[in-house]
Amino acid sequence: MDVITRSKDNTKLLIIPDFETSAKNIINVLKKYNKFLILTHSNPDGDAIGSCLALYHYLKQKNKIVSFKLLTPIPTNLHFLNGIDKIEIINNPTNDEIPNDLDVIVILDLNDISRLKEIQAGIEKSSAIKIIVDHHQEPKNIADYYLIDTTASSTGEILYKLLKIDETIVWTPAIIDNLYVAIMTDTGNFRFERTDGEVHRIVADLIDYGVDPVKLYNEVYNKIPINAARLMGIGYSRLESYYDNKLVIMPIYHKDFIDTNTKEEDTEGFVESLLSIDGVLMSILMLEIVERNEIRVSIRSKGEYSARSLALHFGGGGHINAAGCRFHNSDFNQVKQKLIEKAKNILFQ
Ligand SMILES: [Mn+2]
Repeated sequence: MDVITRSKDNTKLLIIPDFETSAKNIINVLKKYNKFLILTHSNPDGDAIGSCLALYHYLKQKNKIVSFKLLTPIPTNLHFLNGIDKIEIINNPTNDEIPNDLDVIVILDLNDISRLKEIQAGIEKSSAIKIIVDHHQEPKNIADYYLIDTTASSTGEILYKLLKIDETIVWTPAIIDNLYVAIMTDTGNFRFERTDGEVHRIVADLIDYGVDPVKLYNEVYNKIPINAARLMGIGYSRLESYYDNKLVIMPIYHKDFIDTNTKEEDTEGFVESLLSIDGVLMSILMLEIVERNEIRVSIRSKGEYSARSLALHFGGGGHINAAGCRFHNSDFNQVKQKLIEKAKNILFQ
């Protein structure tokens, strides 16, 4: 059955064929064409990078020409992933980053290319076939093919189901390790909601194909650089709590990065760690990024308390329990006050 969903700007109804039909159509496109570009969201997480690299290795296995471009750096704990050296990080992105001889652009873990604003026009103008594989809500009407399951734990889970349709696929370590890391990270190591039997069955398959879960867990979670741990310590020493500890905010300033010789990607995992504090329903990490004149805000929450609503209110986005937004040319404390005020509506709705 076709899935009918309203596009994000509410102007168009998107009619997306059912999952199985979409998946078959997309595999045919992947097999048929030759020159591919893979894209994902900025500040990529394990699901974004793992899914893109798994797809990269699959396409290389099919002897395709593939590039994978990112607009922002890769978190340090993902640098071990197979294929990380193939990613092109674009420092000053322009619309020229989209080559004009592409056959297909595949966008993973992202359904709204306005989040890639520097290259949005380039993507829209490109005559390449556009495919979106994602598990976020409200896809924008920009692609030719969609593979979307908003109930899926991760893009990695969806991509596994897609690639499985190709009976000739060889499940190489490069593909399975990346898929496993995508699913492991987006489920918070199999703890978050949506970690259902299906997720465990997929992961069981991946382990049968040769994934070493202990090794991958150690690589992703037990490799915090000592300087990042010191930065986290500074953040914890400054932790602010509101509304009976239902909300906690960790502010990190430019000076803290200098003092500890760290970068923004060293804050990976900070905001999630705050949810393990007793009574916390929502956690916020605020980063002062002077290079971009930006305050970057990451939000996590539990249960029905929506991190996404808070982020959306300030022009950001994400999932119900994991979201983010950015402020430019803004005062740190004023932004914090706005977040505290708005969070109140969500925590006491
Ligand atoms: Mn994801």
